[in-house]
Amino acid sequence: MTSLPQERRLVTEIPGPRSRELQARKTAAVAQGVGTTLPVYVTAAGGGVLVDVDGNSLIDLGSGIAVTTVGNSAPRVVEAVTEQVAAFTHTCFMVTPYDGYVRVAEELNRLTPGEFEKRSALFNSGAEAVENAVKIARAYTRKTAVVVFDHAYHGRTNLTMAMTAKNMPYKSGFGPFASDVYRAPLSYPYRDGLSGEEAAARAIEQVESQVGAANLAAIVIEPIQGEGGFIVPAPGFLAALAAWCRENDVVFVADEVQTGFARTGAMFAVDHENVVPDLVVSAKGIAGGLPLSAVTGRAEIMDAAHGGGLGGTYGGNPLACAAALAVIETIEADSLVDRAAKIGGQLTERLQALQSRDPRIGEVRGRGAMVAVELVKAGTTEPDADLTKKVAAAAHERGVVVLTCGTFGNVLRFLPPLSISDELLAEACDVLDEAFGVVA
Ligand code: PLZ
Repeated sequence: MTSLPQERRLVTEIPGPRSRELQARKTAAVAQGVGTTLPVYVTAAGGGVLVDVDGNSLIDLGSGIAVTTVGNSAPRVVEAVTEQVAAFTHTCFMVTPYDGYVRVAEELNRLTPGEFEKRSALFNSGAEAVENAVKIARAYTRKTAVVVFDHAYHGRTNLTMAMTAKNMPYKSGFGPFASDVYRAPLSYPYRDGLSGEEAAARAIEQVESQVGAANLAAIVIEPIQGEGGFIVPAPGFLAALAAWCRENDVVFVADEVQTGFARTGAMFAVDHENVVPDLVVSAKGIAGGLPLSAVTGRAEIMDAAHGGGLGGTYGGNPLACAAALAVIETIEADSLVDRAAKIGGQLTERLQALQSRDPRIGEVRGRGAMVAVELVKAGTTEPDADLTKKVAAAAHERGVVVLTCGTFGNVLRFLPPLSISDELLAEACDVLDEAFGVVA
């Protein structure tokens, strides 16, 4: 366990004077396009807290956007990376390889759904892995079109900007975008009232009439949408899409960048519905904060890309691989899949109690330790982004790090590290209660 006291402790206003000083330097030195949710500058983190330069200790309900699932500086990760950094830091796997990369591939092949022969390839970021999943699907099918969904988020590189739905801040002014990317309607139960089967039929009909299976290489979907608003599709939606893909020689790609690696109370979110994708994209929680991402899937699809066609200087860097192996060991040894489900139960119960008293909470949703509330004008389903901003700010002021998301900017999301204690989580929920109370 971390040696940091597991407490919320505020010794200055948030952000404090040292953080404000650093933020002024940031403004002068860092491109303004790189935003900051909460400008407290961190010096240490672990368990369920972040400690800042002013000595404040904040409760972390964000995990650096679903990355530090096993906790910040988790002991096994620290040990493994320390050992690796002293041995060697880089050779480039494409030049002179090392076993850490192979072991991570073996572990991914074991952990991802599907009882068939698999292969993996490692990259640096979520976006890079998504791009590679598309490359691989195109090489395998010899087709080019890609279908993504309303509210989707897949990254900020050129191809993934085209795949991402939301204009501001992700796309505006950054085009032209990659071609042959098409958007289909999602299942969004709170807003469309459709069953999973109905929503899938609607999406498939649109894909067939506007794209055509004969041109379609891949459908790429987040099993639970992350940035788009923690939208959990109606049961059966994913399975119907996967079945249609199988019948039509289309590669079904699950973007599990945000949902994967124990986050949702399953190793991968598709496991909840027994959906087996052809390719799974992993990142974020895979390596405890070291940059690593992966594409894993059916051997015949993964091996379709010619030798030398996939790679990159840093992909599967030895430090990141050492971290990933330690993350996997931690998830299994500490039963973190179960822990995510328990955290989800505790959070959901508190948020539902709050919802029963506050008509501005339209819906409480999510799975495991990936939970959100969608905020609306009381008595309607009209999104309330302003309220969302204010509640988040009130939580921040009180020392709880929460994130917002959603196409309409009206979703408060909670992604605690699975190393958070029940007590700290309960205290964070008390603060959220208070935050809703003070924002009239
Ligand atoms: N796919 C499902 O959630 C990253 C983005 C934060 P990278 N989400 C956080 C921001 O504003 O940039 C994400 C995701 C899903 C792909 C990605 C992209 O992963 O590692 O940020 O490239």
